[in-house]
Amino acid sequence: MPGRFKPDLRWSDVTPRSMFLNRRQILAGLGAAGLGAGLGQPAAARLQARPSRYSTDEAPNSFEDITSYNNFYEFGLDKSDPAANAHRLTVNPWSVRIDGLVERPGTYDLSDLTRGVALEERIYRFRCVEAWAMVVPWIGFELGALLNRVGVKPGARFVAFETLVRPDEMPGQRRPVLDWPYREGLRLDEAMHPLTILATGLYGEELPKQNGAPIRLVVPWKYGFKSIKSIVRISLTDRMPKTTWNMQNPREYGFYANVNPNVDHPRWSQATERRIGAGLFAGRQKTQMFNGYGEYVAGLYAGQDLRVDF
Ligand SMILES: Nc1nc2c(c(=O)[nH]1)N[C@H]1C(S)=C(S)[C@@H](COP(=O)(O)O)O[C@H]1N2
Ligand SMILES: [Mo]
Repeated sequence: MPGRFKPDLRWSDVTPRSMFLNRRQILAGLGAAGLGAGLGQPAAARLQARPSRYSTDEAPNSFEDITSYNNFYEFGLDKSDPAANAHRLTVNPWSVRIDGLVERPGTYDLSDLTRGVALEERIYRFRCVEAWAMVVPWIGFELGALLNRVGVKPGARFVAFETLVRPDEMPGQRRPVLDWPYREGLRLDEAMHPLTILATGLYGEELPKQNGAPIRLVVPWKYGFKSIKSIVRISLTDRMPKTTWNMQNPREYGFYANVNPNVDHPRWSQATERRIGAGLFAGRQKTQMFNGYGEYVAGLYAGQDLRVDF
């Protein structure tokens, strides 16, 4: 990996969560030009120097919601299991193997992968196939930038991802609940799309372990199961890769898994969703096509029948 760039941001630079709203207000008044200059808080300003036009202005869920209601079967099946068990996971050192149809394959230390990469905040809607939803202020960078750095070879058409297998630290892996490792995949154009990020943090902090530390995928227009956590392998391939939930139940979970109010899950409707944290009497909200990101991604699926390619 090219090593001549200086990192924009180190974990030690990241501003405490308590300052999050504060910083956003400061920067909202700053404009794009004078970022960070003379603020007396250069590190904080650097993080906020990169807000994104892709961020929603909907209010993010609380840190508490985002870190206590999780799906991460490596740590158990209940929503509270990841928060209870993921503290056992060691995330340092961490390396990611990048292989297959790439110019510069290798096993890269995470710090090499993020060196010189500008981290951005992306406030995205997040929609689980189980019909609950949140808004999450991720910190991360575009997957496409990483793929460009390692060099995608001409024949590549898909990207496959794998999660760590470490049953000593991941109690859920001691049982064959899923066919470990958890696997996911994207078509190359989906992987290169600027909305697709690798997240290394949220709420301006290092990514909590229950959310997929130290690095996880976020694909905001697809059901949450595509957003694979704690990634240790990224492979460029010429074939559609096997993916965990599709292997588990191909009738219920397709490869594409685009959020779609018109294609129901065989066992429940996808027309509406429940916003976590909205309160008991808030009622359900309408599911948006492509989770509201259609203006950016609908073109990727021109000519495809999304009932067939679900
Ligand atoms: N390795 C791994 N990645 C995973 C999962 C999992 O069980 N294991 N669950 C998926 C599902 S179903 C969802 S909804 C999201 C949940 O992400 P969150 O807990 O950060 O909200 O993670 C996805 N990534
Ligand atoms: Mo999910």
